[in-house]
Amino acid sequence: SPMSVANAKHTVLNPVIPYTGPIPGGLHPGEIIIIQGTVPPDADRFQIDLSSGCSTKPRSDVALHFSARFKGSPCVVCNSLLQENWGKEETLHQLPYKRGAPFETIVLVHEDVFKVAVNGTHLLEYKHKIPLNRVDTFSVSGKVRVHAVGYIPNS
Ligand code: 9QG
Repeated sequence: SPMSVANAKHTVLNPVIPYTGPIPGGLHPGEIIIIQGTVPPDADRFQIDLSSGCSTKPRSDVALHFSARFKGSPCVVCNSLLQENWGKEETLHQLPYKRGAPFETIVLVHEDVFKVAVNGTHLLEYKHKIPLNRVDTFSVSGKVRVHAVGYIPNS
């Protein structure tokens, strides 16, 4: 991809995991979030979440929960959390991450969907369940190391 963290307007370096922080200016169509990291050798799962606020009690709505799972049959599960309830899981029975390996994940924001690419290859689309204008918080948790998170604005 021609977009790299070098293009980012805001960058978060080596955040302590679990990490939660604001998405600068909120999320708009055309914007991109880049996550560069490494999967530890013992990873069972990690997740990237785009949420509406950062409340833990009650738990904030999650617009995109992107869960990479290494145990059993490897997969990526996407879902949304609305009023503390998970919706219907959208599971891709494919996992482009490898334990012990570095990765780059890109979330592209479109009007109707998020598109996620890993290591330069499109992986999945996820239709919005929560209006984009409510999404303002980025989190990463689970067994993962993150080297950089970059936010690339749309203009
Ligand atoms: O397991 O699945 C996604 O549908 C749940 C997990 C939950 C999500 C959810 O327990 O775990 O992945 O944020 C969470 O609670 C994550 C870490 C049916």
